[in-house]
This record gives sequence, structure tokens and C-alpha cells, in this order.
Amino acid sequence: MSLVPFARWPEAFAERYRRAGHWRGEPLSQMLADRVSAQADAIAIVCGGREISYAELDTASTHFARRLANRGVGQGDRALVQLGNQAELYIVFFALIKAGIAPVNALFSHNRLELMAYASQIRPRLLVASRAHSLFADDEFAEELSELIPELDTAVLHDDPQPELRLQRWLEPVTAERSFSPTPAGEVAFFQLSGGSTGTPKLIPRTHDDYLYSVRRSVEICEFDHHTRYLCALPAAHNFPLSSPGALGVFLVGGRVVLSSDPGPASCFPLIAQHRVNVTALVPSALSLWLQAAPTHRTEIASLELVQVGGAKLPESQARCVPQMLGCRLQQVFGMAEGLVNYTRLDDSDERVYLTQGRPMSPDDEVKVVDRAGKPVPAGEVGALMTRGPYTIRGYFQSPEHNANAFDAEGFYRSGDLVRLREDGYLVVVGRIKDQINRGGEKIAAEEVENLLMAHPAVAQAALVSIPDDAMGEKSCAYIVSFDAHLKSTALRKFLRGLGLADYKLPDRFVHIDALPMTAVGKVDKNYLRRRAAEQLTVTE
Ligand code: OOB
Repeated sequence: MSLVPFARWPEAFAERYRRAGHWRGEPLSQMLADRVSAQADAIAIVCGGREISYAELDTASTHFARRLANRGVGQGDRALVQLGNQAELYIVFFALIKAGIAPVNALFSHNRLELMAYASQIRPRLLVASRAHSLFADDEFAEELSELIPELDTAVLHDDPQPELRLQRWLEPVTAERSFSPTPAGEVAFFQLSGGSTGTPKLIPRTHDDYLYSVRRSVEICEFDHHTRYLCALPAAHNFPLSSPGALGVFLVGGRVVLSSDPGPASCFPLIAQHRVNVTALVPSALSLWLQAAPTHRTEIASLELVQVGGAKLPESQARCVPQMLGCRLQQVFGMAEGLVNYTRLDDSDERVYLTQGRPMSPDDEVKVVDRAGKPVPAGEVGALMTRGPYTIRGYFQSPEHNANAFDAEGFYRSGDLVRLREDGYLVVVGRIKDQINRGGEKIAAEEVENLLMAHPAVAQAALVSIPDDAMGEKSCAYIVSFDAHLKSTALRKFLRGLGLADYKLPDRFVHIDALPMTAVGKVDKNYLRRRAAEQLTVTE
């Protein structure tokens, strides 16, 4: 059995986290076993017209794990998974955890490039995807993947017409021919996705111990219990709706997850009414749509008690509207797939809830706010956020060079956010130093898109920056130095799409420029481009 290698916490820290009771040596799938003993018939997931009990979730995931084990796929193997907001996403997640297989859960919005990048890093033996995604509508991409990854010997497709490939079939009862078990709790359980700021998307190894602690602590802070009816409207595999406290938090305490295919009010409000949803998680751009729609739908959303908002900065003016317009409490959540999650607390003053992005969830989260030289800034001043703790990774998967910059010698992770740490321990996010665009909570690494643009024969140079946008918070603008002054944005978008880039990463605007402005040290002056874009451009295309 060879386990997935990852950057471990130094033993003294691991020991401390175990002694504090944070790390308990339990696999992530333990929560299902506990729920089945306590309340097997309670509904765990509502998805379309289907209701799935804890017993069914547990059984279906065991069947899948067993079928995989019978084929010899198990401990130490990796899986590439791409499923939308559907019950199978959780069934497959628990199955893989039970079988000791570490999945990457790609977002449904991801395309060929992202999936290829993940696959070439984890070298999966198993692919679980959906025929409903355009990439898997025919067999071309699956075949391309297995050519690239010879280890890939098992493909399972939701809604496939052929029985042997069909995911639904893999969830049916079967006799166990081989035993299987989760990886040890201190080992990698699965990979989270990094928003990234570099050319290739990085993977985040999360252990059972660290992830389960983050879920358990989140549940305490957010007071989830078996009455919780949680609407999962954001992409279900994202860290926020998965673990902050998210669906896993709901499963831990026996509540109910109601799945929505998208976060728009037209999909969500009827689900809230029908299933008496009392809590949900949104990004600010979705919240803003909810606030617009709410006045004419007050009775439909009357069951809401708490709306969590995070993923991007929530403007104070919007924050203040939540209680009055949605008739419920607001909680700000400032988190990252790498670990650290900050929450405003349910009993916090309005001032904290409206003006801050919360404070770290764990007493063992360590936070430093530093200047350019890495020295702590004077109390209350703006600086770069660095953090380490019981659920913050010590390194990205197989990225030694990147890790050398992303972590300091003491193991603190540089999140790339500019923050102010207030005297009361609450953080205010004021900006960002990482080269990333936060488009309505979806993160775009500038370098990734720039490299692809420069692969176009008529593009000499490219720089991607954010432009402020009322609806999305930020949109993206590509400044292009081109050999062809007539090169159209439609042609460039088509080119990027043809390379297999996810749609949300396609630049919203293209602007031709004679030369990219440079700083004194010879880097592209993105501050200048951002200022210029904000002054001169509105997103019209
Ligand atoms: C969440 O995770 P990621 O990995 O998609 O993105 C992390 C980054 C942060 O470094 C920060 O730049 C930004 O997203 N961010 C926020 C924010 N929450 C996240 N910026 C300002 N205000 C906020 N409230 O986005 C994520 C993970 C777990 C819980 C919540 C969000």
C-alpha cells in the first residue's frame, strides 16, 4: 500500500493538535456510520424529486466502495471526479473515502484544461463524471485522458446508457470479494482545489483529521443540528458549501441538505419554501440577486434563519440589507480551500457582522499580518495575511518550488490577502496581493489565462486584471499587445475556449494596447492597468 505523499505538519504540532482533541483519528466517513446508528431513516439529501436517507447514503456509498475494491481499486489510489450539484456527488465522495481512494472533485464549470491539469498531477486510476457535461457527452475526452494517464483503468459515468459504465449501476448491492478501508486519519483523504495565482491549478491535500476538525468546529460556531435544513446552492464541491459547515457539517449532526442546481433566486426560493430551508451559503454576487428578488417573495423565504456570505468581499451596504430584506441573520465567512476559515459569530454585534469578515474558528489558528519584508505590521495596520494551524495545509501537492514562496520557514501560509487585524481579533479584508481575479467568488489565476493568450499566434503579450463590476464584484479584462490590430475579442474567446479553458475564466473585456506598462523592477505594472481599466472601461461585452 503506497499512500499519497504530502507536506506533513511537524510532529510537535501534530501532537499538540491531537492533545487538544482537534485531531481524533477518525476517518471522514465516520460521520455516516454515527448517523446510521442514531437516525438511519432521517432524510440526509433532497435532490430534485428524490429524498435520500442516511441509511441509503451509507449503503449506496458502501456498494460503490465494494465494487471498486472488487476491481482492485483502493487504498492509495486517486480519482478524478466531476459531478454537479446532485446527490451522487456526496455518495461518490463517501464511497471513495471509505475505500481509501483520494478524489479531486473538479467543479462542474471546469473544462478540458482544468481536468487535464488535475489528472496529470494526481494520475487517477478512476474517473467519475457525468454524461450531462459537454466534455463527456461523447467518449473523445475520456479516451484522451486514458491515453495521457495509462493508470486510468476505470471510468464510471452518471447517466451513461451502457450498464457497465453507468454510475447508478455501481451503487447497487454487490458481494464483497476484497476488504477495503479508509486511509489512516492522519493521511490524505481528498484534494481541495486552489483558486490559484499561477499557470497551473494547484491541488490541496486535506487529511481526515484536519478536515473533520474544521467541519466539527464550524458546526459548533454555526450551531447546526438535526433541525438544520441547508440549501446547497453554490458548487457543492467547493470548500465553503462542503465544509464551512456545509453539507458535511449537516451530515455530522443529522440535518438535511437540499440541493439546488444554481444560486439564483428563481431556483432557490421555491426550494426554500418547499423544504422549509433555514440556512444557506452564498457569494456576494448571488446575495445581491436575492436582495433584489426578496421584496416580492417574503413569504417564500420566511423559514430562513441564517445566510452565510463569503468567497469574496461583501460590501457593507449589502450586508446591512440582509436582516431587513431576507428576514434572517447574516454571517460573514472568510475562508480558503488551503485551510483557515474565519466566521463572524452568531451573537456578534451588528458592527462586527457588517464591518468585518470574522475571526479564525480555532483557538489554535495562528495569524500574522506582515509587511513586504515579512515583518509584522503595527497593530491595526494593513498587511499580508499569513496563517498556520490545525487545518491549514503545510504545502500544495507536489509543488516544491511554489511551496517555497507560498509558505514561510515556520510553515505559515501566505494567503495573498491584504487584511487589517483589529484589536478584538476580527479581520477586515481590504485587498489582495495575489495575481488573481475574484469574479463573483470564482477565482481566476491571471497567469494561467495570460499564458494561454500568448499561445495565440497574433498575441505578443497579455496581462489580465480585474475591473470593478456592480453585479459580480469584479470582472476580468485582458490587455493585449497584438501583431494584428483587428484581432477581435470573439476570436480570442473562441481560441481560449478551443484550448479547453473553463468559461468563467474567459476575459470579460479585451483591450488592445501598444505596450504593457512596466514597473521599475521590470514587472508588468498591473496596478496601473487596474486603475486605467477602472477609469476607462465598463464591462459591455
Ligand atoms: C473560499 O475559498 P477559495 O479557496 O475559493 O478562495 C479563497 C480566497 C481568499 O484567500 C480570499 O482572497 C477570498 O477567497 N475570500 C474572501 C472572502 N472569502 C474568501 N475575500 C473577502 N471576503 C471574504 N469573506 O472562497 C472560501 C472557503 C471556505 C469558506 C468560505 C470561502
